[in-house]
Amino acid sequence: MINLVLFGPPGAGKGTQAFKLKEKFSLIHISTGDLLRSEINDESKLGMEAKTFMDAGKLVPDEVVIGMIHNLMKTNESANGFIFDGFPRTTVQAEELDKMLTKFKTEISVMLSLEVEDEELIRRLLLRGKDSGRADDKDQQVIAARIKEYNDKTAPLIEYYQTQSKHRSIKGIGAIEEIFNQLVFEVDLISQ
Ligand code: B4P
Repeated sequence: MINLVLFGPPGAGKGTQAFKLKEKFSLIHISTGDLLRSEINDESKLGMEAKTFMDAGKLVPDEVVIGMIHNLMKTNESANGFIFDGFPRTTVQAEELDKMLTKFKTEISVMLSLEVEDEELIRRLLLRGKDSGRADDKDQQVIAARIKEYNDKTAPLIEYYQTQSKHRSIKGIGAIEEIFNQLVFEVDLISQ
């Protein structure tokens, strides 16, 4: 099984690259952002709770996100592997993910971390906000709050995966295809 964590600040290109990696390696793509947006569209109780946090640029509480991942993994037990996009985002989430994978008798293969400077993140998200309809992409203050959440709560996961010798840093600026080739190179290395 190949289990990838696609990591990076908001707007680093996780969603963009996850879609391509999923096709290339026949993995199940799990994006917590997409799952939460789908709950919001359905106007579910979970979605309405998550929306308050997302609109403010805050992370959704761990238990909400972990519950969603647990349900999805249970329904995909025979998968070739998973690509986790935007998850884990806190140390609690990373520890829970490790526990869940142990139950499946597998583990994270590698954590691919896309590195992009703040100015470029802000530029990309505001650009996407013009036609995405995503409230969290339209407001510069909300974008700043998301970047702050990333620095405070998510960036420490780099050390978490470094300790397990699973962290790989990839430059996330440049042509989408070039960045994709770098990611594929790293995945090929671990699957040899
Ligand atoms: P996500 O949906 O994960 O959104 P994101 O991090 O903002 O975007 P992503 O990183 O996927 O965007 P991409 O780079 O692909 O999360 C949204 C919110 O949900 C969070 O703020 C949080 O509230 C909540 N949430 C999600 N997961 C959670 C969790 N685990 N725990 C708690 N809360 C959680 O794309 C950005 C733009 O850049 C696109 O327009 C793209 O076209 C462009 N782009 C990509 N690559 C490019 C390149 N190389 N050059 C130029 N542009 C590029």
